[in-house]
Amino acid sequence: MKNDLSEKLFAEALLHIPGGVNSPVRAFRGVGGHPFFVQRAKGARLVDADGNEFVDYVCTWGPSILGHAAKPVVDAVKHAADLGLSFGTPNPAEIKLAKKIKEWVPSVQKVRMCNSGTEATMSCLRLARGFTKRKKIIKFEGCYHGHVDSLLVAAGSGALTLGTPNSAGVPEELAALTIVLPYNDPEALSAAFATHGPDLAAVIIEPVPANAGLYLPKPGYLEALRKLCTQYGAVLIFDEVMTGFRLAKGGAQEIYGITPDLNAFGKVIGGGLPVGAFGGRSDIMDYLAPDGPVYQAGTLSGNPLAMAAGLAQLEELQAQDGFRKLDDLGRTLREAVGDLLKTLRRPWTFQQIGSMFCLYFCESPVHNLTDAKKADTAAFAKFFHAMLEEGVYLAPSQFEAGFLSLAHTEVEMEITLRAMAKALALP
Ligand code: KE4
Repeated sequence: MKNDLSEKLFAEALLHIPGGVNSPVRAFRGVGGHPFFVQRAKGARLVDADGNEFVDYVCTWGPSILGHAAKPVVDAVKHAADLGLSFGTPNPAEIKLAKKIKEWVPSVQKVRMCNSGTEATMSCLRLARGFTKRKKIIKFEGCYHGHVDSLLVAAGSGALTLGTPNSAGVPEELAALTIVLPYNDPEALSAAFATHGPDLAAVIIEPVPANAGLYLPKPGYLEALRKLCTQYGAVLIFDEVMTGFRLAKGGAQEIYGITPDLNAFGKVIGGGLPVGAFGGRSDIMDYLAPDGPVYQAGTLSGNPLAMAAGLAQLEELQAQDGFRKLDDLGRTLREAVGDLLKTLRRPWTFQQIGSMFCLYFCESPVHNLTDAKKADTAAFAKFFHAMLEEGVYLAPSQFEAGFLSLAHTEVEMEITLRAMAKALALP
């Protein structure tokens, strides 16, 4: 694969940008080699600076659920742009998107827009601490909630990929307020609540963890968590930045039938533009400035272009009966890949829910970070590059999830299976 121009661009990027990237996981440190530079994207395809075309299973880490540059979204942004790029005042589109989020996710009684998933989770934490007047929080090892100081403790995604799950620069006094538990371990949960319950402001969890690959909550686990939070008055925060508006209209909470107290959203609701949102119980949300004592703000929060993109994407998802189609796509991929993998002499585990998936190179099913870390990351790196050579772009780390979009058709499936057959046949 020709990559002269991407190599040239990367060399130049290294002169100006730390690691040559604006987000660490893009640097290919988890798989080796150098990242390619994308020139354009359409549907399920990316085209890089050297003209190589790839079937894209990263989907810009989730947002392009309709496929890249979906016409309804692009048209909505173009229309909004002609009316002004940012007002710094309320605009009608903010109300429309807020109402749509409330309509789709019943646990959201009030919602505030922000500019990233990180801002959304950070704001949920501050709100929970302000509301409960408590300091301690619980998170789960391997879960990633953006680069929030209190949550860069045993974090997943890029932090895990780089082996820095506990980031430098986070004061130990702050990290000490974050209790980290293993996921899918109800005993550890009960013990932590028995010890810290009265001091707990919040528990933040990815209901379906997708930042150490992808694994699912064991039956009853989320219910046990909900019950303990209610019993001790801790705010239950569902981080649905990845799963929200993707796994179902109402996100993972609709699938598992759990009502959190607060939610963090992002990705899909921005249609590819920078958007985050957080919302939930109005008695908690009303603690936010300007009404309440918990401060939170953002110059570009509710930006008219981002609102237009998010609204257009959600409306198109609904119009296309998108969630059913995405579930069908995920099932088809799992069945097709499963048949292929059965011929493989190397241990593997393919895990999938809806349009999210992960191929682990390890024997046993993955239920938590400890299991995920048994995966053979060297084998994954080899597989990643072999697939890239065949024109298929997977997430550049064993500890990330893959995504499908409504633009992934039989053609992409055919290309992917052919590529996998070749990649998996390599010694
Ligand atoms: P952002 O600040 O990157 O918009 O969202 C942070 C975030 C919060 N919560 C969950 C569950 C997330 O998955 C994320 C971000 N996801 C990563 C992919 N694993 C973004 C990719 C990156 O960091 O470049």
